Amino acid sequence: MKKILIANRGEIALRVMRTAKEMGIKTVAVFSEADRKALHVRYADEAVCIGPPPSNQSYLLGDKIISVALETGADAIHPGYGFLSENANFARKVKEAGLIFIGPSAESMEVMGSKIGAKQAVSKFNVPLVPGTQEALRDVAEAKKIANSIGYPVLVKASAGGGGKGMRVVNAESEFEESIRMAQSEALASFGDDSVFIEKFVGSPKHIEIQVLGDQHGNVVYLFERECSIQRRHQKLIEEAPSSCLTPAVRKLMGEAAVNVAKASNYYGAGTVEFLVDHELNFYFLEMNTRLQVEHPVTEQIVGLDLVKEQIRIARGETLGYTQDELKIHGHAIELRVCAEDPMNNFLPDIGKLVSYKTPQGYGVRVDDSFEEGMEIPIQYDPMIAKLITFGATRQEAIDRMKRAISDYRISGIETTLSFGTFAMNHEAYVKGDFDTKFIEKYFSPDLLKKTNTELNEAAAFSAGNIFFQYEGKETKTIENTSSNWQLRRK
Ligand code: MV4
Repeated sequence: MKKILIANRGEIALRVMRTAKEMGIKTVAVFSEADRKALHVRYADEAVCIGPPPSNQSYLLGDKIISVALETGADAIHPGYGFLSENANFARKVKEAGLIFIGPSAESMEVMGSKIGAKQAVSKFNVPLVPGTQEALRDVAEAKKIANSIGYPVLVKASAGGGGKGMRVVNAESEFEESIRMAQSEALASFGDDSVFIEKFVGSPKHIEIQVLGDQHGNVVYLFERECSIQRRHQKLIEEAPSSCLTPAVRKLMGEAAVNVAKASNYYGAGTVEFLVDHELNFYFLEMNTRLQVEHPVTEQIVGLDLVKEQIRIARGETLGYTQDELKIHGHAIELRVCAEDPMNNFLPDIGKLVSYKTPQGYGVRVDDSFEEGMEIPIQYDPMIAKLITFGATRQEAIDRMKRAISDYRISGIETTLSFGTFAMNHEAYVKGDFDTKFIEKYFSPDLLKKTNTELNEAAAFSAGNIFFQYEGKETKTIENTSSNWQLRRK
């Protein structure tokens, strides 16, 4: 493999290119007209414009991207996450064009792309499933019997759904038929597939996922878990590895279950097996994501592997080269998604220009981003500006470092989720590790951020005052800011 095309944009395109460069592999960027000045375009060895800003006229044009790969002499395509990354047809076409798809086989993607298909595939492989049906509902009366035997509330899910789309809670038998019909018509409208199934509703679950790696020779290992419970509208905001709630025994059971999920679809490449975990640490397989995930860096930090490098090695046909026993957890890592969203205003997207933009530095801090000061956040795409990752010997050290890194981050011009990060890192439930997917709903309100913002404003005012006095050359005096950690001296 001498040259790869990265069929993506933003931080993940850069992330993939950095590893390619380290491996002596040339890179080809593709970009939309909105991304002419983007960093991934400048970083690549070559870059080709593939169309107008809307994704369906650029980053989702699989055939066009394949022809660019052929024209530029690339040997392989890395899809990143989102866009074409879980599109089995794209993976198949890449292969048919004589190129390597850096990811799993189209067949694995197809099995896992259907929730019902995935449940059926893993059911013979000793993987715990939420009690429910493993076939698309045909007969409502039959389904009602099953729901009654499971006990209410039950959840109706669309087989083709994802990210919480096409889910519906049914609280009582009287609502059952109506809910099924609505779920089916919603699923048909959203996914063109009206298959739905039912599961026992697990209240207030934790979302814990296991990173797996498989090679093309049948070896599969797990790289432990990521705790991803802190999310809003099915959008993760904070992830960490390892989870603070698992015991070594449960960790091993979940890891082995995840390996079995991978084996059920002859999986190779990097993949993530999602589980729901209840407060007694019972865990249930939910679905498998057949791509590199946004939050993969926390796993990299605790296991010491570059996951993109592993993906590329696997795609070249190499063996993993390590066994499960050789993999160990070292320390603790936390990731905060720094998004152009306003936590004070329902996390609504906040667009605009990065008037000032300075990233935190120093030991144990990693920033995966793709912006520079003065750039606009394009409205057409994901509002994520950066991933701020901190790591430490212990969870508390990673938390303290995250607080420091957030306070060192300078972003002005747009509202971001940094303030939410400070809120979470200081919250007793977070610090204790006593939280689940209801963390934000249960504990967060914009009022609780106001104090933080006041502190930031005071800090900015003190800073401005300091600069002013320096220029004036006035006498020295220590100004103590009591409500924030800023202490300024003027000479
Ligand atoms: C569930 C559930 C409770 N019981 N399944 C949401 C997204 C999709 N991947 C699965 N989801 C859920 N499935 C049963 N049987 C609760 C959720 C859920 C959730 C899961 C993970 C992370 C956040 C969540 C937020 C709300 C609901």
